[in-house]
Amino acid sequence: NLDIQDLNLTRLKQPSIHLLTQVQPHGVLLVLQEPDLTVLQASQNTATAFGISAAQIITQTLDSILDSYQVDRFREALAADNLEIINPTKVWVRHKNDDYRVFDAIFHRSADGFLVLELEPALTHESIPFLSFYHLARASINQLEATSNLQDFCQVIVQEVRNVTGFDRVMLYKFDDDGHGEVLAEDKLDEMESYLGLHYPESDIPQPARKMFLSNWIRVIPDAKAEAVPLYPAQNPITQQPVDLTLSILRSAYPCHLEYLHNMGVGSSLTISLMKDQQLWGLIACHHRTPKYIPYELRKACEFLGRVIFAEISTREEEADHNYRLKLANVQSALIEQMSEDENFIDGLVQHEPNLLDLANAKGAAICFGGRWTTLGQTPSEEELNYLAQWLGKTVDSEIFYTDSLPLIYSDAERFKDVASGLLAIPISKRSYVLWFRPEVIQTVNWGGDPHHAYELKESGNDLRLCPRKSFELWKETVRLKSLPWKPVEIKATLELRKAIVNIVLRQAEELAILAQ
Ligand code: BLA
Repeated sequence: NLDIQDLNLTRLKQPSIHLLTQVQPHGVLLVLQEPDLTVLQASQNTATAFGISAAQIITQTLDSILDSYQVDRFREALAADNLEIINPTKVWVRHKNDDYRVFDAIFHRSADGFLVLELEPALTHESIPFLSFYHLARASINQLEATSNLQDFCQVIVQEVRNVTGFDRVMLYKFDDDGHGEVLAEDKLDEMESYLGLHYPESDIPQPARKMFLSNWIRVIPDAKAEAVPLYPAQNPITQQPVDLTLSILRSAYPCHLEYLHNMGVGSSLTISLMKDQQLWGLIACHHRTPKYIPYELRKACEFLGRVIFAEISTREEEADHNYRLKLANVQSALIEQMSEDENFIDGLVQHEPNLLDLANAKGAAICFGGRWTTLGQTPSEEELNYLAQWLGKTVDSEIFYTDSLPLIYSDAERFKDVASGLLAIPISKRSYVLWFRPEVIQTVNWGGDPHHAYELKESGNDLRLCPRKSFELWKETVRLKSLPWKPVEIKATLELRKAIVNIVLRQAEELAILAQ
């Protein structure tokens, strides 16, 4: 299985996704030169949309297709750098045989400095006016406030997004620390199979795609089967390079992803990014089995849900963390007090309530000090502990070491996996340690398709092509030799305990030295 992150997509004779020079055919994309708004490049569907070919439009100004009065208004707003007030503008474009078509005109400036105008068919009868937007926000906020836990909260979000958009399936997808993701909440048509709780490998959404979500919060593919239209000319005539379409809404999707959607039975999709601390926390993924157009206003409403209301998820996550952190802080101060009151600091850690185990939610703990072991709860035997301490001495030279899969890096640990598949260790001095243990927890991870065959590399002609898996059927993986992971708050609490122990040990050593004088 090759590593998709290392794989330079250009090596596969496919350009980077943000530099694709094709657009989705439902709208028209024009690259313009400011200030006169001369068309530099146009998508080759202008003939169908306006009855003028792309070759005829380039080198003319926008006035050749749109009402000059509107174009002047655009010029003013652009000169004042005020895109917000013109996005979106309804424009009436005269078609060849004297009928008019209504489009939503949406402008942005590309990362490489060009003005891009995208014209999307305005679905006047379906577009959501401010009122629905308001209802959406009010209903969601009321319901969201009523939920007490994160799970219910996510559930309300997916239901609300589905209510206003009418997608067949809406999922809330969260990325894990290792990059793969899990469906946390889902709302869907009854007859569709459920993806709730399924995990998906990291390669399904490669890093370049994730990177684009950082600047472009929303992604629509209204018709996954529609044939992309090239820009004319493909390269920007000024830079002789493809224009950066990261912020474009019409940019055609990467072929591999379209195949992915097709294999999943998805006809159209809308994806909203969920950000936390400037990082992609997760996505709201909407699927429809048939093509579906989502007008600008509705996209903005969804983006609003993603941005503003998601902030609440972060707060709730932090609250849960905060309560646990407070609890650990209490345990920590109790331990420190006990250590300084008892004659021997070790007694302070193991003889009372709370004890060492409570500081890291561990099932076992062991302290090695002055060549002797003191244990608490379920631990490996003393002989096994000695070998483990030797191994730690050789491998660890930091203030803390932790793993939730000790047997994978220290094979002898397989023998005592039932007590110590997870290890958290703080070295106090060269041969002194405090260790916490957690038992193996056998977990079943449900994957949407076999993650070991998430994709394959196929030859087509002289080129290599990436192909997504065909089957997304439930694939159960049994994860062994792993404990529950150590939480950042637990790691922090044990590090602080380390500081306290080092101080107390130093002080007691000094007192002994004075006594000996
Ligand atoms: C994009 N892949 C995506 C996106 C999602 C997924 C949500 C972003 C949506 C979008 O850009 O439209 C994956 N969709 C999922 C998952 C679920 C879902 C996991 O509904 C779970 C239920 N994909 C592959 C392989 C490649 C690949 C092998 O499987 C190889 C390069 C690429 N995925 C890929 C690319 C994009 C993508 C390039 C960005 C598409 C684009 O914006 O052009």
